[in-house]
Amino acid sequence: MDESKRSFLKRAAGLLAASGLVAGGAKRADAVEPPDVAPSMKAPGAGMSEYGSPAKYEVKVTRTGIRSQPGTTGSGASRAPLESLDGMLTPSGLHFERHHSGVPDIDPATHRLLIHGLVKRPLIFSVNALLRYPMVSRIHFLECSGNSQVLYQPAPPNLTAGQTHGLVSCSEWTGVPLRLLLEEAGVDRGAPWILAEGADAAAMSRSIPMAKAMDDAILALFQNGERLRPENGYPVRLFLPGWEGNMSVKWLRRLKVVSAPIMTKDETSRYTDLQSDGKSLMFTYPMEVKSVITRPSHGMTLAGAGLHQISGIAWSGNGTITKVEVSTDSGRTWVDAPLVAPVLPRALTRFRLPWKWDGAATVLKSRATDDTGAVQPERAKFIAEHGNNAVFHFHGIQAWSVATSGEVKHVYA
Ligand SMILES: Nc1nc2c(c(=O)[nH]1)N[C@H]1C(S)=C(S)[C@@H](COP(=O)(O)O)O[C@H]1N2
Ligand SMILES: [Mo]
Repeated sequence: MDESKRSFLKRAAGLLAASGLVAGGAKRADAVEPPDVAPSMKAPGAGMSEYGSPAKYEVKVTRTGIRSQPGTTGSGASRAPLESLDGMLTPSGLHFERHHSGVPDIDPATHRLLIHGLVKRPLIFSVNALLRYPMVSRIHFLECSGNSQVLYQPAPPNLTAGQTHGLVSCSEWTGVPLRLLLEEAGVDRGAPWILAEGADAAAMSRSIPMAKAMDDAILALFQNGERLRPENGYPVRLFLPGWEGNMSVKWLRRLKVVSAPIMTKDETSRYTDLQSDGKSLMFTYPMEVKSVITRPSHGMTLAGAGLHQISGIAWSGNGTITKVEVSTDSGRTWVDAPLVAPVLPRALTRFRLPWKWDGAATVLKSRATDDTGAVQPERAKFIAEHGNNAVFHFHGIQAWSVATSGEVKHVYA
């Protein structure tokens, strides 16, 4: 056992002893508990099902903050309910969605992917052909660069962790390394860019740097073990680990190797970051180091003073999370929260920390660091540096206030 784990367990045990509770705030069982024979033990249970669904008692755990642009149904976003989840993976049915023109209905039997432009042999692939190539499986987060954009607003939003930060999710993605297909097409390695185009009504198009395409780009066919969900790009999507979600073009139909960026609408009018000096940053690809405490978080009420578990997620598009510090005293002191294995590059990393709440009003914060040495900034510092003209790439520290009543709320602190 490494030192951080040992000290974590010691700390947890110490807090438990001091609180007079057993773990999780459970009560000591008296002689009559549990009931002699539970109702579920008196008759056989339900049968098998072809495709499982969550327990009926969990129906309220759904995607949240679903909003469409006025006059449309499919152009908008839905968010993962981060406050109801734990661990590092997002169930496919709760993965956030961002569609610019709805979810197309694509038959894998007729779908084709074209690779052309500056290549020796233009190639066209059916989905079955793609399934014959060597594949890799990688656990990575996907984050829309518009995630957390409400934190640019002057007042803290009255929104849950998921409604605020739920445009991030984490899956195991399985598919063909893009490099293999580009090599087969005889790509001109000197060509610096590739246009990626989706088969939806938005014809989502982005210019992808060749270096990323040849490095870790995946043509994803499977998500969490099953074929992609329609809303996440079925039957095939581009997946660019760590980069703003918009680059991971869903329903991929075309890759064109070109000598200059195409300057599509989604890299000129959209997905640029207007700074306070009036200049716009373009091609801002990696998602920066970030974290959020998911439990307790806005909208929850602590059941009383004593032992609680703080749980949250951290991630960085530039590498691996090395440290998450948590403050339970409004930022005066910070402790390292143990990271939950596996800690993978460009994946959500779970952190958890036992916390003995003394019942006084306070503020909870988390601050992530990655292996490039980048540290998540305080919100005020982030806004001072970037202004609040922008809507993308917000990654400042999230603060939750805890009132003496136990009520947890979003604050700027
Ligand atoms: N073809 C296509 N690809 C797309 C989009 C789209 O609207 N059409 N949305 C992009 C944006 S802005 C994001 S954040 C991610 C969202 O992926 P998800 O819906 O699987 O979470 O897909 C990207 N790829
Ligand atoms: Mo996005």
